[in-house]
Amino acid sequence: EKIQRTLAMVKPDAVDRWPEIEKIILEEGFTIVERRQVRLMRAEAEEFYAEHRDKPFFPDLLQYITSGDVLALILAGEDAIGHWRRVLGPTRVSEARQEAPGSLRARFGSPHNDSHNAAHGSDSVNSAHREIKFFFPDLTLEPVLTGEGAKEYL
Ligand code: DAT
Ligand code: MG
Repeated sequence: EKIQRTLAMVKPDAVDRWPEIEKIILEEGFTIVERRQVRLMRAEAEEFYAEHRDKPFFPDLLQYITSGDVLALILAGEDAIGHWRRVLGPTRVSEARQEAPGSLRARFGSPHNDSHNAAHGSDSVNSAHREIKFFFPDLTLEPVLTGEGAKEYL
């Protein structure tokens, strides 16, 4: 009913687990619309995570996310934004392991660092729009139909 697109990002530690992660994405019923492997420059990472710029963990987050290539993905499907967040599980790896052991963050996140949590997902329609534009600035996407028959330019 409510078809959306979301931006998923496989973080540096988990990029070599891509075959397993891709399998989960497809089994969950997502369509992989686009995929791009990229190493973020520091300034790009600052822009992507701008909402966290005043958090104490921001320097570590920038260090981590620029430490190697990431895989940026556009995923499409029913309720894709919420669905992908549920597949990810809780932000902190230790919490994911406790509360959602089958989740992607539980399975592929680092046992040594709670914030090395394997993957990212947009948290709203607005952030999905912004994050898709961030990684795929040249892409023109057709509007998706929402449940009400309205068009969302995601
Ligand atoms: P999410 O990625 O689940 O949307 P977020 O937007 O709050 O979580 O934070 C973005 C990333 O920053 C998160 O994936 C890992 C890192 N992070 C969040 N909270 C943290 C904390 N308290 N300590 C260290 N890193 C943290
Ligand atoms: Mg977030």
